[in-house]
Amino acid sequence: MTLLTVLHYPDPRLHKVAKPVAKVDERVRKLVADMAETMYNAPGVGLAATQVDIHERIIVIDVSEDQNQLMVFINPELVWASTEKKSWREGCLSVPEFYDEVERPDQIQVKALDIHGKPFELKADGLLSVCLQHEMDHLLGKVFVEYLSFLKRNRISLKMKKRAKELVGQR
Ligand code: GNR
Ligand code: NI
Repeated sequence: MTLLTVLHYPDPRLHKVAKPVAKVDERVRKLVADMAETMYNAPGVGLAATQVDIHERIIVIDVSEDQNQLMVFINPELVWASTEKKSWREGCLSVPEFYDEVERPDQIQVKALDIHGKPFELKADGLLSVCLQHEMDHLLGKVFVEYLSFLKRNRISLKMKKRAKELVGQR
């Protein structure tokens, strides 16, 4: 397995729109395994292919306490979203050390393909619902900070650019 490099905001590649996977084959399963390893290593509760510069509709999620219940969503599609909204303090591996409240539909229903290419549907609430919506946004080129005010987003951009510069200086 291979650890993949996670892109950091404001990298323009985070705004590319992912294409559907044409065929769930060994190549895709290898990618899923590498994405899972990268997510667990971070550690994070989810990872979208966009974050590792692969622009295909693939998501891995594990919201279990012991991080031993991997969920894989290939070509995920939103089937339904509740009108009831909920606010959650979100973070992102592409925006390390920044957390802020985002309001999203409380419950959702999603359909996707599993690692064998078999379709399934799933209803989600709580952290799984938040995480799925956060990851599906990534596949559309959207990072959670885009829900924040212009002021907050600018502050985050500046801090991230400063941090990237410091990292280069350390090499
Ligand atoms: O690890 C993560 N935690 C998290 C917490 C609240 C809402 C969303 C997330 S997803 C994030 C991993 C990540 O960046 N996925 O894209
Ligand atoms: Ni994220």
